[in-house]
Amino acid sequence: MRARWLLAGMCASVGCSAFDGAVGGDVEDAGADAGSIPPVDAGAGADARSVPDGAVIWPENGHAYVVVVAPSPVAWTVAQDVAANMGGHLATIGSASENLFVWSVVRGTPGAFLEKHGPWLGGFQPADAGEPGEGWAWVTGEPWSFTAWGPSEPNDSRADEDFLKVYADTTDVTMYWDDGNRTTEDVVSFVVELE
Ligand SMILES: [Ca+2]
Ligand SMILES: [Ca+2]
Repeated sequence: MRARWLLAGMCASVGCSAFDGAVGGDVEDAGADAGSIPPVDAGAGADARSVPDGAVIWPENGHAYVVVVAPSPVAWTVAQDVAANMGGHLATIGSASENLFVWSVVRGTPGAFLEKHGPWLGGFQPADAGEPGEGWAWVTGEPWSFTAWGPSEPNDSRADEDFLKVYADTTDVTMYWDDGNRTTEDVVSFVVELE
């Protein structure tokens, strides 16, 4: 609960309607209780950036990652706007090791899941791309190379499943991905990466 100021800051920058009136909600601490994987000391990588309380530094790239938990479903586009206003972007996953690291943060974050539906990530699919697997890209423009799609994903099973989210059980050994609809009611969190 240490990151309460974070949501207040979002309200100032993107408007509290972004979270359907959830003014003053608490943002859960991403570093807490990450199962058997010991959390990295967020202070270890502290530098001139404005790193949010609760963020965890991945030593391999020095980036900070924080899972923001909203009190109600949040659209992918809103999540990306909030991430940008925090000075970052929705998390982009370039390797299996980054996927595992982010998983350690995500699955240790209380409230990040509705059943197996986890947070938004920074992948998307242009509207004119071939379904279900063509054209996927990262918000940063970095190469779309590593993937961790869950079984039978991506499947575009509902209309416009063009946005990347986590769909996994917190006991899974890795973080499985799913293509989700931008406004799905299943997603209440997102992972912000600050470079
Ligand atoms: Ca799709
Ligand atoms: Ca899907």
